[in-house]
Amino acid sequence: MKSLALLALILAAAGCGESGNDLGASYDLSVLGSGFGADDGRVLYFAVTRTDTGTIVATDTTTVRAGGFELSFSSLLDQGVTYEADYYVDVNGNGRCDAPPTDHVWREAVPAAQSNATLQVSGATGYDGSACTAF
Ligand SMILES: [Ca+2]
Repeated sequence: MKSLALLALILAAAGCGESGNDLGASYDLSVLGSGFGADDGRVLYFAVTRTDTGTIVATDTTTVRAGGFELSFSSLLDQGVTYEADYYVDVNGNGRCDAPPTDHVWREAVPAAQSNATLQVSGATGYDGSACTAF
C-alpha cells in the first residue's frame, strides 16, 4: 500500500507538465481582471484555448470581488504558441453561456509567450459572444 501511494505521488508530480510535447518550455499564465464591478459577487467562468488546434487547455471559475478577479495557471503556455482567453459571467443564472447582453461574455488574445505571462483584462472591453463556444 505504501509503495502504491508513493507511485501515485510520483505520477502526480510528473503530470505537472502534461501538455503533451515537451519540446519547448512551458510558462505560467496569470490573469488579472479589473473593471468588473457590474458583476460583483457573480461567478466568472474562464477557459484558455490553443488557437492552432482549438483545444481547450484549461478552465477555471472564480467569483468577481471588488470589481476584479485573479486566476493563475501554472506551466500552461507552450513557448511561442498563441491562445485565446474566453470568459463569461452567467448573468441570467441558467448555467450556460448565452450571447450578450444576456450574459457578459469576453474574448482576449494571449500572445505567444517567451516567459511567464500576465494577462490583464477589463470588464470595460466590448462583449464577444463567440467566446461562448468554449463553454
Ligand atoms: Ca447564462
